[in-house]
Amino acid sequence: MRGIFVCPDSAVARFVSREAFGEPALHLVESAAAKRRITRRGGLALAGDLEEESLYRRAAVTAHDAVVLAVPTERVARVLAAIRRVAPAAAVVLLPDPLGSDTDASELTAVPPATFVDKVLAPVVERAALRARAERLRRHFASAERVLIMMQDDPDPDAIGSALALRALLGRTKAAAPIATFGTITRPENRAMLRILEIDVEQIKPRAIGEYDRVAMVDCQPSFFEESFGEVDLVIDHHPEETPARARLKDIRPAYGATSTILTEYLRAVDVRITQRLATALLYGIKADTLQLERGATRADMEAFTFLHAHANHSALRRIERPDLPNAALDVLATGIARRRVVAGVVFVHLGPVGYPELVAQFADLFLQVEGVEWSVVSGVVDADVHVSVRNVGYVRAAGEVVRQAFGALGSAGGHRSMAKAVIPIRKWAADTSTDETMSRDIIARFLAALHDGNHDKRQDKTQKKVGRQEPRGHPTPATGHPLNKPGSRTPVQ
Ligand SMILES: [Mn+2]
Repeated sequence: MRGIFVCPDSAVARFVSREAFGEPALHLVESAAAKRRITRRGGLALAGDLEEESLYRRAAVTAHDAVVLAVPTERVARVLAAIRRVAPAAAVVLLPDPLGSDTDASELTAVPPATFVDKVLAPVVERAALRARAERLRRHFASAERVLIMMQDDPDPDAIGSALALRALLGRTKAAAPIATFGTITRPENRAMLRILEIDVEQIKPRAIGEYDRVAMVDCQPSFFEESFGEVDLVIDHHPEETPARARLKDIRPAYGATSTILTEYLRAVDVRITQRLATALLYGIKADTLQLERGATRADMEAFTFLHAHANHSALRRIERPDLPNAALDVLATGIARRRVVAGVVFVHLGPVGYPELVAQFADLFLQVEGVEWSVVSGVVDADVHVSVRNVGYVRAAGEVVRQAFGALGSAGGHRSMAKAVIPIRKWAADTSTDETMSRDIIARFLAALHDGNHDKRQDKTQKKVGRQEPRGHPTPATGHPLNKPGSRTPVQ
């Protein structure tokens, strides 16, 4: 589509590069001086009376052209009439004349005066501001020999992606800026992320913090930890700041769906090269924290997502999101399917002995897909412990709460809104409930008792769902680990 810019002088030409809409732009102006100015810079221009159709005939305006008008309001009708005599079907867009009054030519598409500021200037100004912040941040870390990048206790993809991005932003190597946690990474997808993207996460002891010149936190804040940090150097996060974060520099944006989005903006603002590996990690961070952009994702998250999507390794992402299932696990699954019990919207599956705890979590995800089911409760025995993984559809009672109530007295139990887990030593069960059958029955009884105990809450939650979102904006409860949901707890949630 050819762009034809109609303006008495060369004012509009300042904003139009040689090409517009994919073809060389043509300027129609009234003064010979304006025409000279444009052609001197390599542009195309014709001069003539804008109200005469001859000018548009010389320009050979057709229905395939897009005509952009920047003429004083009182002349719009006459200019438009001249164009219409030559090309009745051409698209005509009117640029605003802030000093004139509005025209009401209905066949014109008018550009709202604020558009230029909102769509053109605002992003440039934002980028400039972000660039200044990024430079300040880099300066703060420049002289440090060792920088520690801290994540929450059971780091999720958003934390891991953000940590990797911060290291790239600071231009540091793995040795000069290790990524660390006090806890361990428990979810199989998150472990697969580290393995497939070759990311090293160090598990450190709180006393090791003193060995670093600077401490940065991503996707978490000092108040999320039991350990006292004093003042850290940097906090970049999207969780609400409930206790003022003690940090020399901080960028906390509760409206954002993911910290990875904030880091993506920084990297782009200062033109740091985003490798395929980094793009994959950040994209997975945004996907995991926003449930594939369906929860709490803002326009900023979508924009970062779109950008990263083009640079990420999608086959690696698929391998991360769908962990391998060993052949032997299918026998366990077959047993589980045969033993399943569905009671009032809850599917119970006791797998018996399983090879490793992640299988229990993986099958808990799977059984939530059963028709009519709101809860999936899957249990399995690994060594001397029973692992119980619970999933729900999200608009019922918080899973963590029910699991704590059901199993808290027996072992470690807790979790988030839609996923929770308990790990109970077998010896906590009386001798007569330690067979698979009796253990299964006991789990069902305990879980249902805890669930029904909170029936009142359940109704409340459903009402909330009808009116819209279940959680206030900026309170994302990432399925993969929200520090606010487990204050002071080290319960691995799967
Ligand atoms: Mn996050």
